[in-house]
Amino acid sequence: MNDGIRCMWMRGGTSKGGFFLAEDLPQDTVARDAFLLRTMGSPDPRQIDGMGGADPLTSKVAVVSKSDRPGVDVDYLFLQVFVDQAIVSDAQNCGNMLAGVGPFAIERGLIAAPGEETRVAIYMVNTGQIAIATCQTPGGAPTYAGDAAIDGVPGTAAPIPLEFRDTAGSSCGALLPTGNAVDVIEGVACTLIDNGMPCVVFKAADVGATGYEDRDTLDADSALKARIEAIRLLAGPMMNLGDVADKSVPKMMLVAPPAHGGAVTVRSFIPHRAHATIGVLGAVSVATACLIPGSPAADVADVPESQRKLLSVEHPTGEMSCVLETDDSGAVTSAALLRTARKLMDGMIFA
Ligand code: NQM
Repeated sequence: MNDGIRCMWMRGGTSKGGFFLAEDLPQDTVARDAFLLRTMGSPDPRQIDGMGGADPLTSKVAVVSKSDRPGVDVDYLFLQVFVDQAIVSDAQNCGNMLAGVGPFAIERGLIAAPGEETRVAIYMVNTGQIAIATCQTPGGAPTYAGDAAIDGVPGTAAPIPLEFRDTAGSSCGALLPTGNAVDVIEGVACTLIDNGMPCVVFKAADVGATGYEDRDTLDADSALKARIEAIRLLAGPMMNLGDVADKSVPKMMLVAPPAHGGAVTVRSFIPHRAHATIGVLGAVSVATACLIPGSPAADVADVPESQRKLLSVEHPTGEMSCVLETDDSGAVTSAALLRTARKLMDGMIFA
């Protein structure tokens, strides 16, 4: 790859990574993954020989192409490049990197942006579902400047509302892949749930945590991490995910009562490092768990009565507001969240 490959580096939500046109990458998956490992500098805990930020949240890739699906503008494949293992995984989606997909597609000319705002329909290849991103495009080009603030990112930027429909069972085949609101694993009551992201949701108190720890405290607690990993390895096959030893799903969600007037407090492991905030689809899945009667999340959560529910999910550095629409049976039919994105660099990657 001495000639380099065209790439835009972007922050999407509280994540950061490389955005590529599918046509620019090697078409052979083995060659593509080798290139992406070299791009990030993996495997190496410091990723010193690459662009990765030595953190799963900054070692991410979006592969984008024009879609030929009816009513869809672009296809988005998310790839997680592991930091300290030579693994590139498509086993999960990423709702944070998703925030950069609309602006990137417009920048690369995949879609036109004739109005002040451009609605981009994005097919999420990892899970076979569609998200709608609304991008600010004054004068026909994306703008990244604006007044929207999201916790975990300093300053403000242009708002990019994201809307998800039909995310239930995205990777596990059903919202509750075991059919149960509660499964007891290693003595801990868990909800195994997938509303866009496979998650295991349990009370922080049941694994000896409070749920209010900061990221560094959680990351330093190797006994807690070993206990959580033991639960995860058993939960994976129960969620139709097979052996998850080398996969970044399911995510592990420790819940506790809200501390700042929100709906619920969450500390998440993704799956081996604690998250600095919370994943987008991870938050949607936890918020959905809060609505399931008898679940550990429902037990600690404070949920509004209305059919359209605003749930503020508290995380280590603030909160993420999820708007859930429910039907008459109380089932979640759509979820919406606010994200922002920023173009950081456009150029060639040599790997
Ligand atoms: O859940 C991290 C992130 C994510 C994923 C992770 C995400 C989502 O915060 O949709 O955004 O859970 O690995 O970028």
